[in-house]
Amino acid sequence: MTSTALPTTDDLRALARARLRAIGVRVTEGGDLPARTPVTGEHLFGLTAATGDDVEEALAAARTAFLTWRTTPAPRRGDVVRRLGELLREHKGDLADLVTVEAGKIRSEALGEVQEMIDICDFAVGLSRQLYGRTIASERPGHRLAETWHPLGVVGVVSAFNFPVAVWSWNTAVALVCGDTVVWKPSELTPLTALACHHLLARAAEETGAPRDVHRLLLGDRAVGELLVDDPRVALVSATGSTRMGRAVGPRVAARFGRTLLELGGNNAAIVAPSADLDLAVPSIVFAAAGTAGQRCTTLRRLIVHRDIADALVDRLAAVYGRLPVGSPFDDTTLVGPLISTAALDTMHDALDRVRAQGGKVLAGGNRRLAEAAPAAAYTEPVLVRVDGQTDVVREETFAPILYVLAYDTLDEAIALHNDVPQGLSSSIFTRDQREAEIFLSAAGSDCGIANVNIGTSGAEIGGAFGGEKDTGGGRESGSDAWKAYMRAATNTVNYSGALTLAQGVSFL
Ligand code: UN1
Repeated sequence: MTSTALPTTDDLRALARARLRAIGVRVTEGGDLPARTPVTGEHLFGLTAATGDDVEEALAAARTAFLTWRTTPAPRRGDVVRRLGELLREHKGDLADLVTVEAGKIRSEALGEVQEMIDICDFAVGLSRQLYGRTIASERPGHRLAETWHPLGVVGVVSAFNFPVAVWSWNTAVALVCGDTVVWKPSELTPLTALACHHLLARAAEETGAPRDVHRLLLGDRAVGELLVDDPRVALVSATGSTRMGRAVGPRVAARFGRTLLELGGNNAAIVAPSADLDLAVPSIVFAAAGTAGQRCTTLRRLIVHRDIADALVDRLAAVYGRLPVGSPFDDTTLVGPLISTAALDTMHDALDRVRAQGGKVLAGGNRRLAEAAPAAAYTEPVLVRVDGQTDVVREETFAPILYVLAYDTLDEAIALHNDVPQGLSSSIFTRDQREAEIFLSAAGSDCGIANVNIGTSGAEIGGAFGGEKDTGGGRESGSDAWKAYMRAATNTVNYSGALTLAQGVSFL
């Protein structure tokens, strides 16, 4: 494996400042909320975290803005999102650089993340004219029965480091056209991209005449998130992160009858059938498993391969793993950038130790890289591990580039293994047998929110609904009719007959 040279922390600090300046963000440095970069693992500068008073002020302002925003016609609400999309296009390169500085994504994936924001803006602008309710046939003469969709209120968005801005944009672009206002608590690991996106949205609001407080940003740690979670003014908490976080957030919001949209862990698998086109499967698998250094919630973590082709496929994968370029995400030849922190690397090593103790065999990769050049950073070769069965460590989500390979004999067995994990986000099958593909997509097949054929588990388009079942939390974001989670439906019965007719044939008076 090759590794490429790293920029210095001073270079990265200068780059972050230059890109923030180009976007128009004025940062007051020197606070005690650290902005860091996983590229060197070092500190960039200090920012200021929100206090409890700031949270209170932001929620009150967002609630007040909601009272105006909810009656602004939806297509007019689309104007602010259209302008945001234009500004994102204009600053695509600046934002991508910030994503790379802060999340360590390679250039192509950082640009892809910004593109995902642009795409959801386009989608949401169209949606602003398509918030359709149904009319229903009334059983009574001279009556009209219909449903109307209304805005919900303030939406609290809690996002994770690995998609620091795209997941925010799925929530925010859709929530805004739905008539909600948004208070955003980004990951404390990615405050710079959050400042940049908030600034562009504030500019779009100003230029299109939307209330200033349709969007508020709260930088800070868990305590800030908890204030959002517990506040009855937050009608919907949309939270992306670990299953552990979701288990804490879900019941707290439910206790006050608030709504949640949870996007939690995945332990995504692909089945590779004997008829699979391996020339297609191999690059698809490597992108899904090693792309973003294994830090997508859609990352491929388990490969369930038919026994007849397992050795051949594993050999091909091991050869590719052996030459994956690991290194600076700013280098065009790099495919695998850093993990977010050395703590993430420790978690990866712990999982590898445990799986070895459970009989797993490392087939390729797994060595730490660039430890001398950047001791505080966490570069690692992605790792391929052969396992005999689905032990407890295989059934966990380890947020690192580990791909476990299991063999199967029958499709029933493969599907059973596939579904025998707590999580249910994304899945795929590689096959040229249409019957196998359809079984996998059927009610008796994959139990995930995303099920694909001849394409990997990651890299979903924004047009579909995104989310998963079981420990993944059940929420759906982004496209399709995910917008309904951001609105409330009212059922309207209108009597234009001049006579009282009671439903169910009831007579009274
Ligand atoms: C995430 O990892 O939280 O499907 C989101 C994908 C991306 C989004 C991932 N479009 O991989």
